[in-house]
Amino acid sequence: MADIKTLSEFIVERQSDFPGSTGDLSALLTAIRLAGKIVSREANKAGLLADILGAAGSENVQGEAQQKLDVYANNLFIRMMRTQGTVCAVASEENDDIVHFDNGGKYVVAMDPLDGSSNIDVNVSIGTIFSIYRRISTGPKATMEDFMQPGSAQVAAGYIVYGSSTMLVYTTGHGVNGFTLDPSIGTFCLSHPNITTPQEGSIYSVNEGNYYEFSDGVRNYIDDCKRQKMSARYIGSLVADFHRNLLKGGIYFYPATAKAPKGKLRLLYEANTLALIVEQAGGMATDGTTRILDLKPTELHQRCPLFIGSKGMVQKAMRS
Ligand code: AHM
Ligand code: MG
Repeated sequence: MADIKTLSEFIVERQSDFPGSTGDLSALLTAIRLAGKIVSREANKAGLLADILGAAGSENVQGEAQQKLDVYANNLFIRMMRTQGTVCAVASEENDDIVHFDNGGKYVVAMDPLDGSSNIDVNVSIGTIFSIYRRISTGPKATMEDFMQPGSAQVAAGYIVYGSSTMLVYTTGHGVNGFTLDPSIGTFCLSHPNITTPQEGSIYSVNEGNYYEFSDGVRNYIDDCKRQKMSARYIGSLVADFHRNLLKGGIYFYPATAKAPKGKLRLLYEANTLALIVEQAGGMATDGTTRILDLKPTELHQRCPLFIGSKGMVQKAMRS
């Protein structure tokens, strides 16, 4: 029988990648792992439970507050990180402002607790995206400065995809590894060691409903994908689309549109996170002209166009 390595064993083993490590990052990843397992459990029974599908803010017959899964996931990840103690502040897609823990923790986290949430109610893959940064401010509280670091400063980045199985994929800047949740034992096991993405692929993922809103260059690139007889695959959950293309080779893009001149996706907890992962796997991520990881954020919920995936395809899209 092949050796089985659990995520917790792997995290401890990799602590030596960081000489002088205190174990704080390992503990933080452990908290994220646990929250991911709980969200996975809830996502799996979402169709059975009205409180997961109900509108946030409403009450069920017992008079309990009903929560949507994205609100549930947000509260859960924040609670886990607050309890864990090495994170002093979180920026979440679900919160307008920074959430402070006032605990002197040395990390800050940017996250989208439940990405692709429009897919929850229809039983389609969704995900969690997280980026971990070292805090750089020195006052009693974290500041905007801590979150305005370029993506290249990420200490770790990862996502959890709640799909036909639940997988956690992450990097600390030393390659990318993927772990599949074995629900029978409740443990993430290393299933995809040292993920590398193909340099070329044959899948393009874009919401073509926006075709007439894209620039001529983007339209030319899409036309070229069709001429090349590439496969169009678009789930509408960034994590799921990205994950498939990472493993199989392909490009995901969400360009600027006439309506959304900065694109739709968020720099801090969508583009940056996946950009670090894709680069660590040998791929590429740009906003059309600039490497995503070099962009200097100016706002917490900043949007940016995103072209991400196999290097050859992203380069070609940039030339179009
Ligand atoms: P969300 O964070 O509110 O879920 O929005 C992000 C999602 C991505 O997961 C997905 O790739 C994209 O929005 C889909 O947008 P569209 O429906 O415009 O194609
Ligand atoms: Mg999102």
